[in-house]
Amino acid sequence: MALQLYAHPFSSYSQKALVALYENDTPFVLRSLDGPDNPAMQELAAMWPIRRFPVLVDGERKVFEASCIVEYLDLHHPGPVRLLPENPREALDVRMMDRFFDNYVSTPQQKVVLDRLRPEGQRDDYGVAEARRMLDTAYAWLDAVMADREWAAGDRFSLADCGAAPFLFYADWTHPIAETFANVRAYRARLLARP
Ligand SMILES: N[C@@H](CCC(=O)N[C@@H](CS)C(=O)NCC(=O)O)C(=O)O
Repeated sequence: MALQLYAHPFSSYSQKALVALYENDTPFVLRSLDGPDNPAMQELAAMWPIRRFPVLVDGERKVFEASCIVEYLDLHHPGPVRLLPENPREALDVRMMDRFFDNYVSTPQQKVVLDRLRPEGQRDDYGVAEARRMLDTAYAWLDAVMADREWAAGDRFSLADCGAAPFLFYADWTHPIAETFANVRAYRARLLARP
């Protein structure tokens, strides 16, 4: 039975899993969550009451959380591009960068966007200002890290880049990456140029 990915086309975490699938030309069926009253959304909620996406279905197996989906693909459906190094010490460096992009780029980026979707009067200006400060701090740290790296964890494309691509793609729209962060801007450009 083909792999199925429950995902939304605009969702950055869905795109993180999609990058991993596309990197290895892994065959899968996209269960798009786009559109109102979509039955795929009811199926997702039945599988995963948390209702966050993406979710990967492989036969009886359901895999939640984009990082775990990428790791699952690397273990059970590997292709020529290995997204986690086999050396556990190198794999830890990849996971560390993956956590950085989830927690300190994507989380504050989503905070700013989701705040705009709240009703007037229920917005959280203080939290949004904090999120913007976090993005500035994250950009500055990443700029120093990327000074001598092609990809997030070194010279090989990995799990960490799967998330970095959609997160930096959106983050620059939400909270522009200053020109002074030339290494982050160049890294974002490399990610967007990768087929
Ligand atoms: N920790 C989850 C986060 C997934 C997530 O936040 N997905 C967003 C879309 S990018 C979502 O499901 N949003 C729907 C909602 O918040 O109701 C992961 O790594 O997969």
